[in-house]
Amino acid sequence: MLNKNHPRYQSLVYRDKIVKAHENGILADSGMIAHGRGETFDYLIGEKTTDNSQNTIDVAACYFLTSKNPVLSVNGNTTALVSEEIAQLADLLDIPVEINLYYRTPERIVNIEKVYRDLGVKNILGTDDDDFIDTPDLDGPRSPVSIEGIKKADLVFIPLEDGDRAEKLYALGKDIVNVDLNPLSRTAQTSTVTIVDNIVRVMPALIKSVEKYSNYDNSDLQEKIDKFNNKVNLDTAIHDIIKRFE
Ligand code: PTJ
Repeated sequence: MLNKNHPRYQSLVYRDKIVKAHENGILADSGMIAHGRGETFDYLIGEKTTDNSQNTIDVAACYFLTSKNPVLSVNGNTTALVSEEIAQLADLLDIPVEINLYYRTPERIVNIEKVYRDLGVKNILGTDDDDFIDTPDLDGPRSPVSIEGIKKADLVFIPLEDGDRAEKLYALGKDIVNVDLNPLSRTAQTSTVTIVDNIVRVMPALIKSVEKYSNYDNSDLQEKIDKFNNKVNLDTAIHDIIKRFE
């Protein structure tokens, strides 16, 4: 039904994925609102990966490659848009995918688990069969995390997420890699590495970057990490938006 000549064809394709994921019991009702907020910021940043976000993606790849137990935490929106790439990255790094939902229901967990199972992901955590432990000082359905997954992890990837979980996980000494088109969000502001870009562009670029940096020495990866400052990254992301309208 989508017209390929429409000037916003790509955006319509992603909207269609979001609507289908809602119909299939994967996306939370609020996931539609979250997607709209993302689209607004994507307009502002110019719907492209800036040099600054490419560098941040490379830094995130270095973190993945130097961490002992990274985990990919997924929600409804991430699953709706980039489940295939999440499965590819999990396979490439041989790491778990942990389902962690704000609007958690047994039905959504089963539906999301099936998506990753069908894509061949071997280690899926966070389902109702898992053993959980609460994240200290965090209330709500995001608090319980898998003992074998996020509890053990030294690096947690939390794309498209609301609220204060990043802060609480960071306080436990974990590194947090976040993807958020809004550089001002609380999660963006409290993560170790915030990729201010659309998840649909980030995931293929992140996979490429992990492939590229897997050939580098650990000392080179560490050097790239040490040169990075998330506050400077976020300031640059905001300035990149302002520069577009000067
Ligand atoms: O699936 P659940 O139950 O865990 O719920 C997930 C949502 C996303 C509904 C929940 O976490 C939520 O309400 O999140 P927020 O507070 O709307 O935050 C989501 C963030 O993701 C916002 O800052 C958006 O700008 C950002 N965002 C939305 N779409 C994209 C995005 N960032 C990158 N790429 C996108 N495509």
